[in-house]
Amino acid sequence: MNRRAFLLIAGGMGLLSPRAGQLRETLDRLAPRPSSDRIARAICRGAVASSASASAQIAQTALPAANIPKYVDPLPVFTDARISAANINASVTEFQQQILPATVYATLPAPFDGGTFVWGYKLGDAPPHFPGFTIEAQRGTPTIVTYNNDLPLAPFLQKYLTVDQTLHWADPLEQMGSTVPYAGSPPVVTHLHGGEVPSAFDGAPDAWFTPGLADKGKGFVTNTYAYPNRQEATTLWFHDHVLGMTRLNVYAGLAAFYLIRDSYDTGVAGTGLNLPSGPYEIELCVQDRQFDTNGQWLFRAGNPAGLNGTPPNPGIHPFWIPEFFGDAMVVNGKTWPYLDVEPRSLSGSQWLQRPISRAAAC
Ligand SMILES: [Cu+2]
Repeated sequence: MNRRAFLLIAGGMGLLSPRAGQLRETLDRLAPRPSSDRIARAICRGAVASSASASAQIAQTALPAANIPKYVDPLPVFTDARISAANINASVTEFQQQILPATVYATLPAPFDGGTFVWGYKLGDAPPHFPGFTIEAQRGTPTIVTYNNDLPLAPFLQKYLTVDQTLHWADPLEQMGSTVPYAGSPPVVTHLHGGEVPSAFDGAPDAWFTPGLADKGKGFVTNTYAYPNRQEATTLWFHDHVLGMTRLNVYAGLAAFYLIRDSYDTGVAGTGLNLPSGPYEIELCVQDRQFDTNGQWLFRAGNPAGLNGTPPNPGIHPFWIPEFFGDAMVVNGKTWPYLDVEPRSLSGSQWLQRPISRAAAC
């Protein structure tokens, strides 16, 4: 779905209308404010509800999403913080982010009390964030992005999101076919989804590279991509694209919006088509996820139970499942955030639904 189509549908459905604000207020009133006690009890109940270990390498207990307090945190927005420089340094890093309400982390031991470990893009001077801050480009003016793999050589998340080496995958250590989880340095490569770009800058699955460019895939040409921005105004997004582990790297958090403006869709009030702009134009990146009782990503990697079942061929692909359904909705890096809107009949929105298995609307 492109942006204009969404605006039309949003207008027709009354989405983002004053009713949305009232609905949020009503929900807010109905949902008691969480206390750390209440959350601690909820987490405890979660531990009883499911004792499955999702990771093959780390003991994990599912945190039922019903136990996560809703509408506690405001929606993170990128308005007035988009990055529009001609040259952008994009660092892929591992860090902790408070995706769940802060009171959840406050009950946890170190290092989990610092937040959920994620991988994300640190763009220019903006802080690292999942999803990354939005890049805003102008049609006809190239944007040069240099991607650096600044992940640790042994990332924390590697044991949570197990790489299945029995798949056709990047395979920096030439272990393909092994049923042993990958323990080498992490490969990344970034693809601008829907972007009309030369193949050298397309972030092909075999154009991956490890930290410090120590290892490179056969398709690697450069880690500096010149996006020409010749297409008409649109909403794009960029994400990790490594062969055989895109699902894991995107689940880890490697995704962000990329807007192209033109003389019609300018992003500036009172110009072009005068589309909603400023605080009335908000990116929404919707993703379904699952958490463990330590507030960390939970993704099936070999054991049955929970929302997602046993790998269909556990003796052949021990850590791979064909689809995934999370029970918690994460928008712009927060679970069930709220958004206060003004009493306007229409507010612009970029819309990215990026689940792994749920029906996508874009
Ligand atoms: Cu894509």
